[in-house]
Amino acid sequence: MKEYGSKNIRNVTLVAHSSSGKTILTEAFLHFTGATTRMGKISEGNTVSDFNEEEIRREISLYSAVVPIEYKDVKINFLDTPGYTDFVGELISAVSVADSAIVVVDAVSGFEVGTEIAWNYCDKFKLPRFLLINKMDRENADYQKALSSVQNYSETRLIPLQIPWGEKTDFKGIIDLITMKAYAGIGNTPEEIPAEFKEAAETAYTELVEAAAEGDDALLEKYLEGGELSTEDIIKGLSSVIHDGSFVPVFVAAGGAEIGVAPLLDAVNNLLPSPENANPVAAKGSSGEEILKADDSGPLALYVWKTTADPFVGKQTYFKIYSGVLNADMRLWNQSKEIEERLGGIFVPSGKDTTPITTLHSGDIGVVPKLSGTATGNTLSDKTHPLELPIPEYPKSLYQVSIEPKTQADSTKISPTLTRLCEEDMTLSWHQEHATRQTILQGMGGQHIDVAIRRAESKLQVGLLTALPRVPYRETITKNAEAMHRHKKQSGGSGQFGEVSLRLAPLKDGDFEFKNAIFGGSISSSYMPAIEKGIKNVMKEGVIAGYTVTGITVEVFDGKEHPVDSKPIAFEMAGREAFKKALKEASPVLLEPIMKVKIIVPEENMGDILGDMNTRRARVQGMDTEKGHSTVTANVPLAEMLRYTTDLRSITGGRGVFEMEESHYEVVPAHVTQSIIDARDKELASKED
Ligand SMILES: Nc1nc2c(ncn2[C@@H]2O[C@H](COP(=O)(O)OP(=O)(O)OP(=O)(O)O)[C@@H](O)[C@H]2O)c(=O)[nH]1
Ligand SMILES: [Mg+2]
Repeated sequence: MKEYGSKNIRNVTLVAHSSSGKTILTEAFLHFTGATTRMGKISEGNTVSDFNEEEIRREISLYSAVVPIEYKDVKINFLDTPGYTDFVGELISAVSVADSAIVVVDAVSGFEVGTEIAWNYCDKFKLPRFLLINKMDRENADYQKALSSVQNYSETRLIPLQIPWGEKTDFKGIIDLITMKAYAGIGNTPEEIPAEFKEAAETAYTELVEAAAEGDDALLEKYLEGGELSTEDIIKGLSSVIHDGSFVPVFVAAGGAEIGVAPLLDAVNNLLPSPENANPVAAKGSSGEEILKADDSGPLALYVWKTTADPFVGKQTYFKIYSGVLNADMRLWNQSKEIEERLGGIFVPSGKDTTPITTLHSGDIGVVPKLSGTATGNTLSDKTHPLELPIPEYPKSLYQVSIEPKTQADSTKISPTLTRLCEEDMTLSWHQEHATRQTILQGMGGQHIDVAIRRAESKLQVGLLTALPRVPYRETITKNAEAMHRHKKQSGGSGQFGEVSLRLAPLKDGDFEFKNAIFGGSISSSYMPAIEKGIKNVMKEGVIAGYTVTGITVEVFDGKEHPVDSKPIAFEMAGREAFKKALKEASPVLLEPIMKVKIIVPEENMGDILGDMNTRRARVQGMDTEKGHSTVTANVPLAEMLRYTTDLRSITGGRGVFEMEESHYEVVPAHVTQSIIDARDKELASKED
């Protein structure tokens, strides 16, 4: 592949609801520009961007893929993203490094949840964008309806730059309003606009010219004085209104039928910003903030936005050059990790293939193999000029599963495997939950976790089983109690003797307090640590359902010792048993974690959300509606929230989001306690089998 300077690069991410045709559109670009000899098909699993075996099996994109298209001396790095909500992390990574976006909408379905999510991320990253009404050849395709569905959602003005030449099976091509020509099929030959479209085209043209004029004062003046705007004038004006986000131009195509492909690529070249014209970014330098823009003469700064680790291919680090120029034999400084990395060549990725190249210019996207210490989110720069670029914010993953090994052999590989899986994915994480002694993996939803587990199995040869995580209940007492235990054992030689009397009281703020309240020396203080140890062992597994005991003050107030047979172990036993007895007397109860939950849904779902919250033992704390979105805050037991990710999606058709964090512990109501005890008994019984 040739070298491209910043001016001749475009970084364009394709974003949309799942199944709107992004991956196939990429195939059409590849085929049209001669990079491939035929179009891949989703059903045949042979597209350039969906090369991963799980993508092929599921017939959807799961990862963001880079597919460069060389067209008229410009290299367009298309970033094909997954539309399925669980993989929103991949969307965010792509949107964060792109300089512009094409939001693709299915001409039958119109605006969907995935469109909304993608649109909002484009807003968040201030990406200039195109709207593409795609799959215009489908039965029931309806351009006007699809367009209005988007305009209903967004306040940004949409201006058609094309109108469809027919619809459904009659979709022949597009009518381009900038050149006022018709383009049949793939669209590389202009022809006269058919008579029946002339009027519509002229009306749309006027609207377009007015929008373009708004982008440039000189143009506006010329236009208002009645002067004709040239094609160059229109492009200049439009670029400006597109870049500043005041207008979103609308295109039409049928990627699968290879209709409208060339005019769309021309528009990308002419109207979307090169990295030079993209929004500058602020990096952290050694002496404060530095504003970086794509410029070969600037300080070197590469942001790592994606890492893959395949046991056969090895580690691949994908980066975007925000500033400076990169050569294949450089040494780079990783400021985030404070290590030096030596490049073993630089490459241009296209799906799973990589092509070596000697130089990559500012703004370009590339990949390097075998950078052992560098991870996603790191910045690579020059050691003499260290820089750190900001990491985009990823949503907190709230879908948890507990992980068990499939076989004994898998058990030792769990932590390294989970660590590797999470390294590649900013929305996947794992930890050991001490309270329940479980290994927890958390992601964006069931599909996300499922893909990770399958990856562990097929790529890393580690079998993992998943289950609903246990709730970290706790046990505590509600009243004072006393108990005594004498531990006495006489077997042959030396015996064991220890007697402990203790008293329990609920402790409000804290887990555990131990007091020596012996007066008169009935037990020597040297035995106190042994008694405390005995008690603490019981606290790890309480008397109701085996959960950690908290909130107790223990006072040892009496006891007996024997001059020969008393020893620490005897007092440990006595302390343990006395404590157990006292616990049972102190009206123990179960405590459960209560989560502070914030749910944001479209206004029309508010009633359903509140109704559903009623079934979850929730206490609603507040409600608020603003701009069509309602926010509900509530305190809800964790036990009722374990699968809320999935439930909220089905209540709101995927439009709702929520966040939650632990707030405090509360006593479990009596009617719920019994089912927790039963579950625990069942679990213990199954372990004995
Ligand atoms: N009729 C018609 N079908 C199309 C067109 N483009 C894609 N399709 C079909 O629509 C389905 C989805 O296409 P994809 O390209 O995988 O959609 P996507 O947007 O990449 O979907 P995700 O990867 O899940 O986000 C496939 O079965 C395609 O064959 C088109 O222009 N016309
Ligand atoms: Mg796809």
